Amino acid sequence: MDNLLQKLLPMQPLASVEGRDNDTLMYLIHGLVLILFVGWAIYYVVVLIKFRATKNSKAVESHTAHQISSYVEWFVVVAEILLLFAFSIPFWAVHQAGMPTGKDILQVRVVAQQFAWNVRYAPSGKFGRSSARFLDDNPMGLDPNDPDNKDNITTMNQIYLPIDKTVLITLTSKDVIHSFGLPAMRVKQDVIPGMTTHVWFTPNKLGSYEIACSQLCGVGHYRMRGIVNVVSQSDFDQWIAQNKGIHD
Ligand SMILES: [Cu+2]
Repeated sequence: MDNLLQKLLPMQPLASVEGRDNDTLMYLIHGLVLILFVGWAIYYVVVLIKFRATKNSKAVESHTAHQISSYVEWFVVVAEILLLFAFSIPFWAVHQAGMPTGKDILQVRVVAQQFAWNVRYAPSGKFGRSSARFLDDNPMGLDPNDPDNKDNITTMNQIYLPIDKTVLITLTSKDVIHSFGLPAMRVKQDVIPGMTTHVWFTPNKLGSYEIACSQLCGVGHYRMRGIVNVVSQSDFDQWIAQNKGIHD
């Protein structure tokens, strides 16, 4: 079934656990809209032929006796209520209502700027202080005097994630509003200066996926892209070990 839908309505290959429900909802919405589109198109052609001027030179102003139109309206209303209450709201409750917590999740911080994504890891689990005062020294403004920053890893436009582990990404911006768009994970979130926002997902497919800035943020917007590399846990551990404490 999934393969058939993917053929009929191709989407980016899905690479996260949570994205599946998103795709189900997309297919259902598109299914409803397709039925409406075909129905209206057929109705339009029927009306064009049935009420053509040559056969109907005088307008009939009395109301039609048919009830079909109200049945159709009710069908649409019921379908939309089902989409909202049976699918959208439950999916939201499962995936979006609460941020993931606990030791089992990986935390990554991302600071957007015109026109790049700065990425930060804390292998010890502790992110040291950062401040705008230190932005001249390093792109994420890490406080050099905070010992918790010593093992932090920073990268630009490259995020490494271990497969099958939920990641919580904390986002903020140095300058203007950007948007962290990760289509393969079905994730998109505005990145706002002076505020932190979050996305979370569980990558379940090895590979490299594009981060595309999804908010027009300046002349270089088109080239504000990064890569999420989903790797095995052992490759991830190795990458962390190799890069610990090295700052760009
Ligand atoms: Cu941007």
